[in-house]
Amino acid sequence: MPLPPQGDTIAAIATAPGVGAVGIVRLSGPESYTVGARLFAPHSGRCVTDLPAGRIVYGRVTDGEELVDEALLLTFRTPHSYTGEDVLELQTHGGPAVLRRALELCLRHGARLAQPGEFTLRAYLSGRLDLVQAEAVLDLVNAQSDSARRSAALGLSKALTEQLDLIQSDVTRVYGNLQAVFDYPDEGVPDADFIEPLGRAVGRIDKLLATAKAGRIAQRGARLALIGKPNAGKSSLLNALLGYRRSLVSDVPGTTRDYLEAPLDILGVPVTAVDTAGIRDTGDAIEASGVELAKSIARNADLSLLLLDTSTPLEPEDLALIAELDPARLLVVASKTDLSAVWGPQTHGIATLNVSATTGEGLETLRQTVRERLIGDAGGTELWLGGERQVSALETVRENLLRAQAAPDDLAALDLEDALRTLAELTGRGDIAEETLEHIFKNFCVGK
Ligand SMILES: Nc1nc2c(ncn2[C@@H]2O[C@H](COP(=O)(O)OP(=O)(O)OP(=O)(O)O)[C@@H](O)[C@H]2O)c(=O)[nH]1
Ligand SMILES: [Mg+2]
Repeated sequence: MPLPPQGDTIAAIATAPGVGAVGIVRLSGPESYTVGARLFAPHSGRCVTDLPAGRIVYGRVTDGEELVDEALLLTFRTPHSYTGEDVLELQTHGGPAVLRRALELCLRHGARLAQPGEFTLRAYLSGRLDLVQAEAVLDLVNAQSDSARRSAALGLSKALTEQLDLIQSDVTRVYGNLQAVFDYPDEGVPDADFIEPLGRAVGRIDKLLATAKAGRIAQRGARLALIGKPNAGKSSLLNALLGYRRSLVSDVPGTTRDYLEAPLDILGVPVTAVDTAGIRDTGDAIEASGVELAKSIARNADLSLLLLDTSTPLEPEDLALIAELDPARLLVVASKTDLSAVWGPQTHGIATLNVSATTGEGLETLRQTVRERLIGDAGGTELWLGGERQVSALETVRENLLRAQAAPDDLAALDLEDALRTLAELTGRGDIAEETLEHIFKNFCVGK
């Protein structure tokens, strides 16, 4: 979809579809008040076009003689509005028929239906938000977990933009020094001035890039696989984490044959837990495909919990399975610790977490460890990069800076120019390709 035209007046329903106590229709653009005046009559008898900013006005939405609804009208005037334009928000009763009719009246009286994200696009184009903030708006609306919400709220508050500005100012300083060397070659510029800010900028970028995985998981959730031999206690652990019986448990090995998924909140991190079939060599064709599936689920998961039953001896297959899996995404769990153990963590030097699904022992530590392994240490502010665009831009800048550090001055200057251009694109302060804007805003909902 090409970028919509600017400067006209747009309208959309801003609240979610369905029935609610209140629904909102939003108007933005130079004709907002004129359009509003044609469909809304304030109880006071004043005309909408005469209303100042910052008012909440009670009145009637009408279609000619017909009463559509009683409503509140909120007034904003340029530049003090979300979009920076004249904005009206009509709060009607929140039923679909009322909202559809109110929107229809806006369109009939001169507004155009807004495209997805068009209000936020206008906020960006009018300079009210930079692009990183606009993306934070989208993340905030879509946040499914409190950690995602917190990170997006920080992004909206400019915390991320400020970090990018620090990087930009270091790069700009070095670039300026280089220009000075070109202009006054005899004066010379101390090396330290050159190297130090670039190293600092790369350090800041590395810190931000390290948050990208946490950001992705907070926004989209993580996949957590429960794997292990039959009877290891996988389904029991899933049920214990969930707090209700979701998965069938029995003392017959091979109870779980397919896999099953359950949404889980691990200390604020949204997780999809996947209970799998017990992994063993089996002649049963159906069970064998369950085992294959379990292995591939483990390979694709953000983290796998490998359960080892402490009440039965470890077998070579257990160690083989540990060796098969990526250690960065593996957490070995010693299960059934309420029973007497026949092996311990020292046995094969395997670091384990002790858990009993029956008594609940170790569950809290398990939750904390899973959270930490998925999104890092809980302490400090959680400001995460939001999305692929931000990650790939910062990776490009990082490469440019590393190359500049190693290059002769004239080539370094070119790399720094590239880095500055990419940084400007990232915040949206430079020349932005129309496709970039389309790509960002197409993911918004209509009315935002
Ligand atoms: N004492 C004790 N028994 C447990 C614990 N966890 C599971 N069990 C028992 O171990 C047996 C197997 O448990 P499941 O949860 O079905 O094991 P699973 O790994 O899902 O087994 P499959 O689906 O066959 O692969 C059941 O009899 C459970 O009651 C535990 O923490 N303590
Ligand atoms: Mg099971």
